[in-house]
Amino acid sequence: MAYETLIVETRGNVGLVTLNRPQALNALNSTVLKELKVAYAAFHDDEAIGAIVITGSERAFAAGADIKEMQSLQFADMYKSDFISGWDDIAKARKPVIAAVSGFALGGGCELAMMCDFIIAAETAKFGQPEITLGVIPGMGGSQRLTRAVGKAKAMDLVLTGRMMDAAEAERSGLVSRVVAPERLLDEALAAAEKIASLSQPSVMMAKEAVNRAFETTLEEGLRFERRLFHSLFATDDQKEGMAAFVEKRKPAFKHR
Ligand code: CO8
Repeated sequence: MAYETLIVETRGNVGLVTLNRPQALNALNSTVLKELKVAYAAFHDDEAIGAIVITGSERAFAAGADIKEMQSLQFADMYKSDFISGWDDIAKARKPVIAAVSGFALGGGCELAMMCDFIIAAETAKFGQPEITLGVIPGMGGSQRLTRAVGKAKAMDLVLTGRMMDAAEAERSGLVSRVVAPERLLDEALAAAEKIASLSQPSVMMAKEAVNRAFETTLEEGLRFERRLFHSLFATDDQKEGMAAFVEKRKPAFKHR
């Protein structure tokens, strides 16, 4: 498929999606959503792909939802179309997704990054939920995922004032997992994704599911869920291969089954 707002490539066993609306600092509109769904579905269906990296430009990961697209919409338009709900599919990607963020990640841009499994940021990255300055509030998960990631104090500060935080503050707060020099960003994210892609896909997907369950349930239920997944991995060839390779002091050859 020819994409209008994305560049979609494969790098080894990694799917790479680059947001590509430079004229609007990669603002997210309905076309971006439609195309992201297609790109993610294609990577999901491709057995060879073990992880996905999503990135933007040096200047902006994404500066939010497209304000010009939303400006004239009325409540009834929003409600009837259940505006934003389609982004839930993006958050539900089953293969791991890493956000490589340089420059602005604001509003929906910050929310899209938070839908990923972890965020690697360039030193130039700036995160924020400035919706309040537009007379609205975050709508794509900002009030929920940001609060879970950084806690109430920092989330309230960002959501109520609309201020931006830099990469160092984002790392201190637990929003991002690593901060790297801008010129290292893509290589670092691709190397992390390639490492993940080299592992057994069932175990990687279950690890993602297990960590995500921590946000949805009690500790007791979460521990039970984890244990059941752990047990089930002993039905895979890859568990036998991984453990045999360790004992035989060789690299495992995972078959993803
Ligand atoms: N939407 C549409 N166009 C945008 C956006 C945006 N979010 N952000 C930037 N642009 C456009 C500008 O209008 C400008 O276009 P033009 O050259 O035609 O005037 C171009 O990108 C470059 O931007 P600036 O000239 O403003 O660049 P600066 O370097 O001066 O400023 C900023 C950069 C600080 C990032 C500034 O552009 C800015 O504040 N942008 C808006 C940030 C914002 O408020 N984001 C939140 C939007 S609301 C939201 O995300 C709600 C999420 C829930 C719904 C999700 C559904 C998808």
